[in-house]
Amino acid sequence: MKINNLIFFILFFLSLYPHQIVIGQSSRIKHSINDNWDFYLNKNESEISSLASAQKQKINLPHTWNLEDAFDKAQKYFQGVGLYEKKIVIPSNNKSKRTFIYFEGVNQVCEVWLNGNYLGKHIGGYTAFTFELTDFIRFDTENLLFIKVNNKHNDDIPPLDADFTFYGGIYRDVYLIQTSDIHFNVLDYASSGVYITPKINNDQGEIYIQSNLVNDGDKDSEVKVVHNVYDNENELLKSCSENYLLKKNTVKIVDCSIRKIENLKLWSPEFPNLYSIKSDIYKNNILVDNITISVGFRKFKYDIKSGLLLNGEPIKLIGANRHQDKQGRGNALSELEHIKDLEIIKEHGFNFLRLAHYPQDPVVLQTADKIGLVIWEEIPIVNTITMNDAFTNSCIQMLTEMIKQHYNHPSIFMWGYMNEILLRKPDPLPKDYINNVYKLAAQLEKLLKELDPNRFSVMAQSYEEIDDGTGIGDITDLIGFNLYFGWYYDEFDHFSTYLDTFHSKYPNKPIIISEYGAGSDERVHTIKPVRFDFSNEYQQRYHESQFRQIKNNDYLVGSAIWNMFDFGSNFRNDTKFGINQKGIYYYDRTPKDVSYFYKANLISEPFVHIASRDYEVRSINHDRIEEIKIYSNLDSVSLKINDKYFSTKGTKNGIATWNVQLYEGKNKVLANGANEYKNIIDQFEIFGEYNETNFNKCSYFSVNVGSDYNFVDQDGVIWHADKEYSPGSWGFVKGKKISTKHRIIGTDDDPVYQTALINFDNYKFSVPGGRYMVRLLLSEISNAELDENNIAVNFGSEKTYRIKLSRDDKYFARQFAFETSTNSEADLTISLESSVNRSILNGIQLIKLN
Ligand code: GCB
Repeated sequence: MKINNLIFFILFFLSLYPHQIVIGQSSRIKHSINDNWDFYLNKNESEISSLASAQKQKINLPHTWNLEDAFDKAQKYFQGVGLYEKKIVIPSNNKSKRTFIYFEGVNQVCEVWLNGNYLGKHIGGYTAFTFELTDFIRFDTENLLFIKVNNKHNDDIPPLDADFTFYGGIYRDVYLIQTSDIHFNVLDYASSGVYITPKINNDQGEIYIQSNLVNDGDKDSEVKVVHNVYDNENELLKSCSENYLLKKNTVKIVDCSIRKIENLKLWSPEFPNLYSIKSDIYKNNILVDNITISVGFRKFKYDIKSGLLLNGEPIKLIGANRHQDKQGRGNALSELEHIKDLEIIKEHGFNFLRLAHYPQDPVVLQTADKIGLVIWEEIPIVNTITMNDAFTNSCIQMLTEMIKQHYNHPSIFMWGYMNEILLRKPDPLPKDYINNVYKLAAQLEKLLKELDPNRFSVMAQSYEEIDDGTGIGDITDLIGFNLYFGWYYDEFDHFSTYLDTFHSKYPNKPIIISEYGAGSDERVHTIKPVRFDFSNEYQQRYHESQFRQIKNNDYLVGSAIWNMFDFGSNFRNDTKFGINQKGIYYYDRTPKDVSYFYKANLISEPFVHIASRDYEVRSINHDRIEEIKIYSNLDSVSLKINDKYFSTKGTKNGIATWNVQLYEGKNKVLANGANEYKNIIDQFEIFGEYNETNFNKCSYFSVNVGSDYNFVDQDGVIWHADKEYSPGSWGFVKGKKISTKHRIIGTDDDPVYQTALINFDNYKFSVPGGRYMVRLLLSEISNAELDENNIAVNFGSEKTYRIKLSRDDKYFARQFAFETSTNSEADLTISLESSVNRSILNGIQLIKLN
């Protein structure tokens, strides 16, 4: 066929069939089929064929159906069946090809049909899988792909229970792969079919390659397999090639090795040097299949004296954990979003990433190889197990898939298989439960080492499990410690003493801090940070203290912050519903201040950052001193506020602080630091609002009753931390502060309602005489079991209104606004009289009406 005719032919076919795949002579084709699917959420379990097309939604992949309901306080997110349909057209010039469908990840059970023919079922939401379509394709016409996905809790599939949302859907990319009859196996646990083990021997590279060859044809064939090694400049360095007889309809596993690769450029986080292996299969000298895989040469081991050695040099792994989801996307991120996340991690000077608690998108591993991050990857056996064969088999399958699919990535140093497995034991504890967990761990350990003897095995244990006498922590090469000193328990400083005690008892056991972290909320700020207040200031202190102890420790293999990014966790009730807020970045990937603390300690590019950046409108007091903190990697920094200069200070662990008095109104904060080449400036404007009423300047004043933290709502209104009444000012008279972290229905301002004052005498404001609107915020947030609470609201001696709180009002946000007037001699006094002796108040707002 002449070229013009060929082009015409192709264009003609393309115009007939918009989704069709055109294959040239190239041996393997892989392309995504993400666009234009029909989706239906099958809440009534009906068959999709009986659905009116109006009930289907057009969607593109990646997709999850829990984007909204996972964050909707009023309901649990839907865990059930979602149905997907897509029409594909495959032209008849592909008749000689084998066609496969490759899913990068579907949560969590996926069944696939083509033209009504059942292709199979895959369980597990975090690994890839492939089915072959070939036998059921109708060429040159529409083929119907029908996919049923189910994310319902299933006792046989991990994770059973975990602190993250199990979003349902086809949430990673889907590809068609087309090969010749003879090809590298794509059905070997959805791996590449080629397993490459690079080694270093006396400074020279050696590469061991195992290929999984398939002859799907009906004739025996002579083939030649060639592996070519290229450096990163695409220079061919070495090859190996071998001829084989492939019997029809068989799979053959063959080995090949390449030695003496000179002038090796080793892989490390600092210098992530990669080589490419191009693997080809030839039949009768015609290329019939080819794939390219990146590899890296590195050797690592643990040495009791020097800790972790990478390529002979000691290295401490410092980094973070990552969950794969993001605001506005759920778990369905684009490739670019995954890549950007990894780049953010790397920008902090981190060299380590734990993919908690499951295998992540292929592009995550590719990026880690490329930019240089050491990876801990694990399967999602979290919190509990089911003691049956089906569960064990799921675990075995997941571990096998993870290792086979990601075997070639140089970034992976350790495989994990359990997280805090004995923290939340079933109650009552079944007989033999602990033995069964032990047996499962031992079985997975053995399998892991058979599949990959060259990497570490690891598991993460909580404080409560470590050294608990079960022996489970002894099974893996490394032990991960999830430690939350000063957050869930105990004090910041006990972190080191705890580690030292363990280390002196078990000096041979390599320890890695697999988690440490504290939560924060951009709306919550305080000068009196306390545990669990979710203030940015507490999170900063937490990390400053824990990281100092990590840095000063010389036997730890490394550490990973929990977590790099806030992530979805539907059962959570902190200050933002459905989100685990321990990220050093918010869920939308905005940095939290504390992320600059890590940069100040780990990167060399000079910078200066004024902290508590989220806190633009600040509650200030005439005698109250505000701390201004600067994170910087420069030796010293100076500070200026409006026209006032403060003395230059040296930084310690990347921190310099000043105690200053802020001005009412604008405060132009300017921080300045320099090295010998550069002068660096950071500036930020703080608006100081006195925590006293001043109705000449501002007609409203809001109090976060019962709270020690200030809350800034989405309109920029500051709800001042509470205080006791003093004449001429405002505050409560007697009473008890209570707080909760339960979700509050009917508001987004949970932190205002999550604290309250109970059984107080009264609340007073020394304000000028006049008319006021008084808004009271109420929510029953304690464990008190009250059927009904009738509360009379009194302004001075004036009895105004009765509020009825019933059982249904528990954790529900209620607001009541009253108009009242006062004269200049008397304080505006509010008291609540309760029918059951329980007055409660969560917030007050005064608005001056005249
Ligand atoms: C842990 C768990 C992790 C949780 C974290 C937390 O120890 O391993 O899954 O998300 O604590 O935030 O409580």
